[in-house]
This record gives sequence, structure tokens and C-alpha cells, in this order.
Amino acid sequence: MVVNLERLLSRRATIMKASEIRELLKLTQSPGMISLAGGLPNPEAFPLEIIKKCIDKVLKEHALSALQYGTTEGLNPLRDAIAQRMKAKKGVDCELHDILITSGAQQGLAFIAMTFLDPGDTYISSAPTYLGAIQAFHAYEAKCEAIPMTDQGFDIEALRRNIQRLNRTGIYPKFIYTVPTFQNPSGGTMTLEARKQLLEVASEYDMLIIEDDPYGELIFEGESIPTMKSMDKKGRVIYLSTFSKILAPGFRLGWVVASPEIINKFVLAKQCTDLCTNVFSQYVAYEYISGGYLDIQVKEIIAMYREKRDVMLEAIRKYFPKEAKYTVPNGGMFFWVTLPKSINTRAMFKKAVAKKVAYVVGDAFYPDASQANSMRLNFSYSTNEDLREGIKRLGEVIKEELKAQITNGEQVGEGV
Ligand code: PMP
Ligand code: G9A
Repeated sequence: MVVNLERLLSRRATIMKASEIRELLKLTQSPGMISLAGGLPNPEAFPLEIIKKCIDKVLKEHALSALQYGTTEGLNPLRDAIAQRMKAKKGVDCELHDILITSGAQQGLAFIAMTFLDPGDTYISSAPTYLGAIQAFHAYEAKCEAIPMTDQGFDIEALRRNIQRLNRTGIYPKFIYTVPTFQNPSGGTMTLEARKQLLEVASEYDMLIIEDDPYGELIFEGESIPTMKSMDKKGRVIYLSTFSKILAPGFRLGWVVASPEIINKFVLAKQCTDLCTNVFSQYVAYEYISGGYLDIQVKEIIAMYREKRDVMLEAIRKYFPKEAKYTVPNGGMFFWVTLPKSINTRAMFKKAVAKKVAYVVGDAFYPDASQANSMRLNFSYSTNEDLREGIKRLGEVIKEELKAQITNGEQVGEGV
């Protein structure tokens, strides 16, 4: 008898959605395609020689324990090194017991969902936001209250109004999710004032804050703004970060900084997920930090990505029509482009792919898939030559789309 899968599937399995980015990754691997889509680090930023040295040292000095199961919390020397770095670079007062090593920051997002979200629960996020977070929270049947982003970060007034409206109907959001520094997808950074206000609101309405910070180290110019975790005296902020952008995503290594009570809950979630994070990777990452390589490498990555940001910016200025609006990111990996409202970037995507250039459609970053006229462009992955050529091709696609609309008599405004 053929298995009747539909009858057997859990409700969760039926509502889980595919990640637009993961699906795109397959498409962008086709020959000749220039991908400005996935948020992939540049392979030339992988420090191969350093990694070799670290691996040699691990095999020489710790082979047997590096190949064995490890504790769920993570390798203590690595947890300690991360705690020291969080203190020195991010102003966070923490120690080993406040750190959990995860299989990428994405796993931290899954643990947040498993630990805090019951079906029907509400959380708050800026819109647009990281689609992997929407995906993780959606799998646990949570509802997102999306708050528009401003140049400063969150629209704090809209945030208060919406929480009060929800409270009046008996809904109490569990947490606020945010990527405050060089946000994925917008590239924007929340001001210090906005961070303080967000903490105040969270405290007023007794919510947690999820501070997702994979890009904070990739700062091209200006001063870095204190993390919300550094201002958190009450254990209200759960901080996530990752080695994906400062070493290599293939290691699948991230970490959570939170109060020991929260870490203990996440340890239970991890025990039933994967027992422990890849122990060999953890040893290698420990050598990478303790050998002083991380600091050297971060400087190199910054120099490479700053140049790529400039190459993309120059190409956008040269090839995009004036109707395309964007802000210049001073860190991270993304440009966010807003086209006139009449343009649907999802419909336009097929035309871009036909010209062998890919981007991520903006509506993927909105929990309610609204805002159809934006797109995210990644500048870290491609060669400088491909960045220029990709933007040139995309500029042609946008211009053709605008022209077609004018011919069809549609109103074409400016991107907002
Ligand atoms: N959060 C954000 C905001 C991201 O952009 C990413 C990856 N692009 C992740 C989490 C997940 O990163 P990883 O699992 O590779 O650490
Ligand atoms: O490949 C992934 O899923 C990680 C990248 C995320 C992104 O492009 O935002």
C-alpha cells in the first residue's frame, strides 16, 4: 500500500515554507549566472592557509577529543574565548556560562522558536527583516506583528501603538526580533537612541529582544554603535552571532549570549536537535581566535568588502535609472533597492534571470509579503567584474520594465 503522507504529516510539516534564498541558491549555480542573490561570503575571504595551520594544530594536539562527542553547551575554551571577545569588542559583560555554541546562528533562531513560541503566539519584527528568521518562527506557528523600518531603525511610535492595540485584544507579544547592525536585507543600522528606545519598550511591556548580529564586525567606516546586549542589565536580550561571515559558513558555527536560565533551556532544545555542535569545527575556531588570526582576517574581509561595496555603488550610479532609490550601506553585505511602486520585482525576476543575473525579491523579507517593489543585492560574493556586469544587466532589465510600463500608460513614480 502506498503511504498516505498527507494523513501522517504533522501540522508543522504542512505549514513549513521553503526559504526563497535556499531555493535561489540552486538556480544561481547555473552556468553564466551572476548572482547578486544569496548572502554568501566571498570564497577568497576564506583564510585557507590559516585554516590549514589551525587544523594541523588540532590534529596534533587534540585529535582524539576533537573527533569525539562534545558537551551540548560547546567547547569550554571556545566559549571562554567568545566571552572574552564579546567583552572586548561588544562591551558585553558575560562569561563562559552565558555562551552556547550553536550550529550556525540559524540554529539559535530555531531554539528561540522552540523555547518561546506556542502555536498562535505573536512576536514583533521590523519589516523588512531576515527571511530565515521569519521561516524559523513560522515553523512554530507564530504570528508576526511587522513594524515598518525607518532610517533610525524601528518606527518606535508605530511599535508602541501596535503593542497597545494587541494588548487590548489580549495579545502579548513574546519578543522583538531585530538585526540592528548592517541589517539583512536593508543594510541599515539602528541608531543608539533607537536601540535605547527599543530596550525601554521591551522593558515596559515585558518582552525579550532578539539581537541578531552576524554583520557587526564588517564595518567599513564610522564608529560602531553599542550592541543592545551591552546595555542590557536585566537579561532581556538574547544575542546571536556566527563564524559564517568572519571565518567560513561551511563550519556551521554560531553562538548565543543570554542569561544562564535561557541558555539552560536552549541546551534542552539542542539535546533533542543535534546533541552538540560539530566538535572538530569548534576546536579549529578556538585555534583561529586564540592564535590571533580572527582579528587579522576581519581586517582583510573588511578591506575586500568595502571595495566591493564601492564597485557596486559606482555601477548602480552608472547603470540604474534615476527612479531606483537606495541607501549606501557602511558595512555588511547588502544594498536594498526600491523601485517605483508600479514595478513588481517578483514579476521582473524572470526577465533578470533570462539576462543571467539574479537578486532576491524584496517581498520575501516581509512577513506578509507586502512591498513588491524592492530587491536585495549582495555585493560580497561576486568578483568585481561580475558585480559591474551584473548591475549593468540589471539596469537594462529595470529600464526595460519602466519603458514597458510607460508604453502601457501606467503611472511611474519614484522608488519610496
Ligand atoms: N541571521 C541573519 C541576519 C543572517 O543574515 C544569517 C545568514 N545569512 C543568519 C542569521 C544565519 O547564519 P548562520 O546560520 O550561517 O550562522
Ligand atoms: O545561504 C543561506 O541561506 C544563508 C544566507 C542568507 C541570506 O542570503 O540572507
